[in-house]
Formats: sequence, structure tokens, C-alpha cells
Amino acid sequence: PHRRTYAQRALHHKNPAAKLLLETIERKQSNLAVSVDVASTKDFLAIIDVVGPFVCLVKTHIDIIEDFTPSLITDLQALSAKHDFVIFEDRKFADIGNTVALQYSSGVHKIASWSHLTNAHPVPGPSIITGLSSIGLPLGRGLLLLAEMSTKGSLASGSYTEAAVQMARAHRDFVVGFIAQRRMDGVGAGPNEATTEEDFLVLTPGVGLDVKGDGMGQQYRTPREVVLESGSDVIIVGRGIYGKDPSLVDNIVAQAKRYKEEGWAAYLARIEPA
Ligand code: UP6
Repeated sequence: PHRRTYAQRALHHKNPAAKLLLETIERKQSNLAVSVDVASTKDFLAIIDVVGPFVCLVKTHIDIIEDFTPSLITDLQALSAKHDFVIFEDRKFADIGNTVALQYSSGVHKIASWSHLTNAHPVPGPSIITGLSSIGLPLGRGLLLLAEMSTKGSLASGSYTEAAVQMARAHRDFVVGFIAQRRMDGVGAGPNEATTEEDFLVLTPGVGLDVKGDGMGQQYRTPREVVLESGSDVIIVGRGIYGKDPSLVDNIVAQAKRYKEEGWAAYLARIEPA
């Protein structure tokens, strides 16, 4: 599947959120997701409005926002319609099924009501998928499991990563892919398990062109390493795009264009090997 186009792959995905993401990538010719990790509603919406034309997806940490009100969600949805991007709340759920179902549906943020995609740590076992799916599946949402992390010393490796992929394989209606550093097709599969047609989406954070880390354990790789060499589908970039100063609009546009072009060139090189 890593040699197929996003459009070809969209045809085979039944989950509406996965299909929407693949179609959006193809339509906008962008496999760039921006991670908008800022604390004020004003900066949050301003950055999204500026990067919107260049991205397939906007990733949020809604609990970072200090002046959150429900109208922020209405505004975010309006920007999603205006610029044609998918919304991914990076909630990293990690509790028992009953609790994550409540965290996903309720509270101040009501994530399931507006976020096409969200994610979860596989650490509690398959019951976390059952819990989230009870809320998200009827709404047409999709889940990504954190199979790997970008941080130095991450414990999500080896047999943990394999078990995450096995959990996903058993819940393909709702689990559409992974947060990981590389393609996961076939990982952890038994010798007689047919996995050649499986097509998990892989979204990869820890992407940067100018620095290798952030002094707090984050590790950056380039779009080329991530998409061409490791077969990932979407590059997630945060501070690489808005980090220098969230008010420097010209620089944000320039960086968004730069990452979009790098990500797309790496994808073209992957599907059409020289
Ligand atoms: N993120 C990672 N690594 C992971 C999983 N998630 O960096 O393994 C998230 C962070 C942040 C974004 O929570 O929102 O991706 C990366 O931001 P950055 O590009 O500014 O480092």
C-alpha cells in the first residue's frame, strides 16, 4: 500500500474519518498536518486561518487553551469548512473503557462531537478501544493508536508496538491507524496472517527541518526521512511552523509552504521510485 496513491487508498477505507483524510490529502496535495500548541484562543484561530490552505489536518491539544469557550469549537469548525481540513484532537487517552468514554463524550470539551480523529495509548489493552468506539463509531469518528513515540527513551517499542498493531487489527472499523515513526503494515503479524492488503494510516510527529531536538526529549526527523524512507502518510509539524513567533504571519506562511512542499515531494518519490 505504501506505493499506492492517497486517492487509490481512499477507495478502500470504510471508516469515514480515514476516507475523509485520504481524500483531503489528495485534493489539497498536502500530507502536512500542523499541531497548534498555543494557549490563547486568539493565537490558536489566527494560526489555523493562516496555515489552513496548506494543510490536510489540524491537530489540537484543546486542554492547553486558557480562555476556552464552546464558541472556539464553532470557529474551528468554520475554519475546517473554509480551508478544507480534518480535525484531530491529540488527547492521548489512556484509562479504562468507561472513563475514556466519558472523557471523550463529556466534560468541557466534548471531543467526540467535533474531532474527526483522536488517539489513545494502547497501555490499558483492547478495552480502551471498546470504550472509545462506543462513543465515536456511531459518529463516524476514527481512532489512532500510539504505537511509537518520537521522544528519546520512549517505552513504546518492540513487543509493545507489535501488541498495539495487533489490537488495531482486531478493531479495523474504528482504529484507522497509528501515531508512529514508520509504516506498520505487517508488524507483529503471525506467519499465516494475511496482511499484504492492510492499510493503516501512519501520522508522524517529531518532524523538523532546522533542529534535531528541543532540549526536552523531542527528536526531529525530516519529511523525507519520515515519508520516503519510513513510509509514513502524514507529517505533523508544530513549532517548526509557528515556533519562532506566533505573530509573524509571513514566516508562518513560508514555513507551512516549505513543509507542505517537502512532504509532498517525499510522497511523490515514494510512489514513483526513480
Ligand atoms: N507528539 C509528539 N510525539 C509523539 C506524539 N505526539 O511530538 O510521539 C505531539 C506533541 C506535540 C506535537 O504533543 O503536540 O506532536 C509535536 O510538536 P512539535 O513539532 O512542536 O515538537
